[in-house]
Amino acid sequence: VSLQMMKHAWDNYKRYAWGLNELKPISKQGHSSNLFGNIQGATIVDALDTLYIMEMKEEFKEAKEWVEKNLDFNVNAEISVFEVNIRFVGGLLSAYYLSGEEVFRKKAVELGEKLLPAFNTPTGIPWALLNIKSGIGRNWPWASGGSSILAEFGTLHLEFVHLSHLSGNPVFAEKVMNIRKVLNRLDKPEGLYPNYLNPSSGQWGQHHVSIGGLGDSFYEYLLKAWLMSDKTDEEGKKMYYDAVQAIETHLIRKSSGGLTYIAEWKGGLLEHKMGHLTCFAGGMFALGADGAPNDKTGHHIELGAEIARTCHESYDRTSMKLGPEAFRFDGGVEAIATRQNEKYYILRPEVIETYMYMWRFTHDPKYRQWGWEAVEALEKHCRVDGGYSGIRDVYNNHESHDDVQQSFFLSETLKYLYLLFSEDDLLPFEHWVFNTEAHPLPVLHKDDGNKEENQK
Ligand code: DMJ
Repeated sequence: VSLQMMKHAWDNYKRYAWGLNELKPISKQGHSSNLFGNIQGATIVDALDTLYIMEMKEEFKEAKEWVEKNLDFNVNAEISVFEVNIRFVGGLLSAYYLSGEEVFRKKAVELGEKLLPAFNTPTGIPWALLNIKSGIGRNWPWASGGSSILAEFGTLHLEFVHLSHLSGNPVFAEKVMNIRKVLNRLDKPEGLYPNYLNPSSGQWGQHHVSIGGLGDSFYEYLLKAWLMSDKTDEEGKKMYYDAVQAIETHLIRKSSGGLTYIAEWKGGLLEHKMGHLTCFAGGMFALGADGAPNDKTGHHIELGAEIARTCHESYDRTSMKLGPEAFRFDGGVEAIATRQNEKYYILRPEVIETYMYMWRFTHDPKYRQWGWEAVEALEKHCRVDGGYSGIRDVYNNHESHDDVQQSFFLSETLKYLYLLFSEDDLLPFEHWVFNTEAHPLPVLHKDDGNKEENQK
């Protein structure tokens, strides 16, 4: 089924928005996101590996030809360093590792080089926004006192380690190792990492902590950096398990109805709200269970299972059976969105991502059932003639479509669905880690170097 869904999403993108960033499936035209400046083709680059994995060979070939001929980084564009890294660098790297086609390696390294000026700050903590022509960077005007964002500068590590590996140029890995150094020098409130860090002073901005938006993938990348290093990156490992300990103590709570959730922390006060984005953490806890200190493996799996259940409830308690952007545990409600501007669903993957990890680690059939419920809801409410669209209010009985087919729907949501219903030996976790946009990157095995040496 996910293959049919991918075909529908891809064919319509191709018909109405080919070469542009995303598709507007209702108005049947292109959608340009300012996150990528005028770098074009986000959907193509994000979808490459999904096409490859689903063995959509013709489509993969057209996508590759578009990349060869049209993907151009010599443009005057102000881009989001984070978004371009996770979607474009990540997408190109995984397309290279899966297919072995040199063009993807070349483009990934070329783009990586374009991103390097973002690190030209007094601390080396990169800017959020960068003009890739002039090399001038700045931060989001809304971010606490000129701060950079934890989930943005903390979500470069996997891709940059691979860029050094593939280019032979150590500069990429040096830049991301320095980020860790800066973080490890700082005092952390209650052992937690605030979402904001000023790249000039090297001091935290507002003490807001989140495992959802603004924080999320920073934690994910600590764990995955350790896994991707074949478990040699002890620093990443320690930072991850220490952070999880602090998160459990200060952010994880149980509702009176027995649902475990992860709250947000604002200068010591809890906001009892969990974002759809936060739902990825179920999968993260399960993925990290094996390495957990003090015999806590079972506990981390259990935590993953509880988060999966809570996020499933957030879907089940809507009329469309699709989850809202954020749901609350206060004012007498549990796992329900109470504010109008938190009731939308934009084809996000996190809940299905967690089902996929839980399935792989437990083989409990409920995760496939839950994934299937999501497929039915997507088909019923999000599928339109011109592709797939987000929904403005999942509690309403009538669809109001937002008219955007997000590129992460093809890279993540459909890929995780496909994996949920595939055998475990498709992209096995011993050999692959997924970047935060679901682009698989190979584990760099300890003996890889030697192997090459031996072959020579
Ligand atoms: C994706 O770009 C990535 O998963 C990112 O980590 C968070 N936001 C979207 C999907 O919701």
